[in-house]
Amino acid sequence: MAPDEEGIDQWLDVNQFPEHLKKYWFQRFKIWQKYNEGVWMTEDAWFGVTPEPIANKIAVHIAEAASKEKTIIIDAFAGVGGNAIAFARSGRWEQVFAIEKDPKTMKCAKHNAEIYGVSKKIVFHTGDCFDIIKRFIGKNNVVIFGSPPWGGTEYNADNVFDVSVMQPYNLDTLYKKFSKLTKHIVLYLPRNSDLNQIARYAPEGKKAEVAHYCMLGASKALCVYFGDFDFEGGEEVDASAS
Ligand code: MGP
Repeated sequence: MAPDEEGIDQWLDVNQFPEHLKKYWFQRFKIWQKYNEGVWMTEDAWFGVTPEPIANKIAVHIAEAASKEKTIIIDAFAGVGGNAIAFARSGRWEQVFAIEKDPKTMKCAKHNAEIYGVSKKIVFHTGDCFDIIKRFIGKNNVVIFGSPPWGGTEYNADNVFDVSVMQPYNLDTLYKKFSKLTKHIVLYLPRNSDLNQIARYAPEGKKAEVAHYCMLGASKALCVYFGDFDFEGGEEVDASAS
């Protein structure tokens, strides 16, 4: 089904891609294996979505490392659905919530979840994630996953990315707002994020785990795991190899 709204795209030809997004044409099947089944995208989603093999790998890691009592996962910045779809497909969660502020982006997420056969396994909320997560306060079975905007594509202009100036929400804001609901928080951040800054948010006497997620041998991003995630040591992961 073709999108019927401006700002939602289903490009099937390289010539349809704006010049600044052309590199993503060549990555489209890495980003969505089912791209040709009619995936919908917004322009920003091309650089913001988590590529499918990485989303799947993150879903496996969270599923395995979270304690069994955790039965709800909230994708706080669901975008066009990459991570929420992977969480739903994992079958690990009693409930998967996908929160997205932008209605067009949310429309894409719902449509893409249908393509992947999991639209009924995800509860979608359009709105501000910091407001919506307040509904879950009091529940102790929640994990929050956040793949926030990084302030555009210039995050790798410097060798080390300063997470205190990340826009529109810096690490401090994300951590403080999410930790009012749960201390089990996974954040998907630039691969060059300042690990010293991140380490300051590890709970007293504990470490935060960080995993790099790679495709074709190169890190695309990292996830930081705050809270009780049980990993057998750190690892560097090549999602494309699995
Ligand atoms: P990229 O900027 O396309 O870099 O992002 P890449 O492919 O390594 O290209 P190179 O030319 O720098 O080598 C790589 C991945 O980072 C994307 O696939 C997204 O998963 C993630 N990503 C990039 N941005 C700008 C964002 C963002 O703003 N938010 C989130 N959550 N993820 C992003």
